[in-house]
Amino acid sequence: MPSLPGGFAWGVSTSAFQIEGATGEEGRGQSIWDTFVHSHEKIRDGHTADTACDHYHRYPEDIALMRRLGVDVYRFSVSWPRILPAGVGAVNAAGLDFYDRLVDALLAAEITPMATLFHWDLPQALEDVGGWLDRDTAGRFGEYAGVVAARLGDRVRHWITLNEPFEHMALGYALGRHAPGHSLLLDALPAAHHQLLGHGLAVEALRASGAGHVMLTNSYSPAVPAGGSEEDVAASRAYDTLHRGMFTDPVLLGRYPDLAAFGVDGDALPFVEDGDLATIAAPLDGLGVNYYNPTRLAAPVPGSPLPFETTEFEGVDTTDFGWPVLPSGLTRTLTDLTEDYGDALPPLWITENGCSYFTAPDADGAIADRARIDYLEAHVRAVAEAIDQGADVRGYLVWSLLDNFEWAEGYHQRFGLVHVDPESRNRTPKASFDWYRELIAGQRR
Ligand code: IFM
Repeated sequence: MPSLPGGFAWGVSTSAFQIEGATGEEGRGQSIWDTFVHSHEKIRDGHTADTACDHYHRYPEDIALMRRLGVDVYRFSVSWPRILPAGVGAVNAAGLDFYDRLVDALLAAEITPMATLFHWDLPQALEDVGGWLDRDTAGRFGEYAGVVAARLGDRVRHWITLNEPFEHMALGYALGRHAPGHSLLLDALPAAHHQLLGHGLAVEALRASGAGHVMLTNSYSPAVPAGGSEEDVAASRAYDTLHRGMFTDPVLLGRYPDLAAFGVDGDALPFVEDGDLATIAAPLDGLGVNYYNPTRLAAPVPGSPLPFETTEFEGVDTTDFGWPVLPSGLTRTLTDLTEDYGDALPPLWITENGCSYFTAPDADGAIADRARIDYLEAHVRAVAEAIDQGADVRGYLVWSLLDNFEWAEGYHQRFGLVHVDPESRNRTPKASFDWYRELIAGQRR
């Protein structure tokens, strides 16, 4: 394994709704995911996150696991409805107390906390008045950021405003596969802009509280044309514009990309008001990169509302989620960002990378998840390769510490370095946990 630069940070990543449980405890409000899980038949086998990994009660055990792993950084998310049960107004003191305890316990274990403010669990009360389709939600998000920063900002230095705004817009507002379950196709675009505006307002609130290191995390999935035809290449460009440009250009360059392929004038979006782009483009200290796989694109089928069609890679290994294993896509993601955004690009952090494999415990209870080790090893090498090619990458965080609630897939997809028994919630480190521990220790020698 190549050595990464001195000071490179190693970590693990989780999110509140996927691990905390305790959804009805200590004053937490309802989130759109609670509603979605309980009122739609869209979660595989009707799984819920009511208890999830019970991290809300078992966080000391999880921090002990991280300490054993030797990570520098733990990325978690704060549950907005746990802090502001109605999304706005009265603060739930018990919610803030929970994150206060978590942060103190992390610091005592010499682990740097990295707090994400929004990982998809919008308070239901805000969805009831329009959610991210409503411009006011951006302002509410800024206020919530201020509340959290006022309590934790003396100890939390690393902040992430949003997690994967593309996925939240696409799966939640365009395709209806995630909460809040809208199927608006391109009419979902205001949900992109209002999240980004919320990001900018949150940056302002964090800076006002003296926050030192602020990022936004996007998912990146380099676009690969299915063939050499002009149509496939155009489809691939259109996907890149929607997935990468729409969520990176405004943040780093202060403008939306050319959206002509979608029949939309990117310079005259009706929901963009004067001053919004300046707010969105507030300087950042880093850009979070979540990478799992590239996307293969072909020309759209006739009548498609989108200018591309996603297609399967041929002859490529896949994870148990069916996602292609192509580590070179991570190198390309990092080097393309470096080349395409030049001086506007802040340092990069891999805030998520990982894979879903179901490896059952053997007769002795050991979990020999060799496929996960191979995946992670190849992706760490891909990061090293990108650094060699000039990318400024400061950290790598595995998704995820624990097997957890994988949204519409419930507990069927398992991304954890640690197995969590779905009944007892007992934790068992997998072989990949030991591999990662040794990797981190080796990099420090
Ligand atoms: O579990 C998710 C996470 O919430 C966001 N990024 C992708 C992960 C795997 O699907």
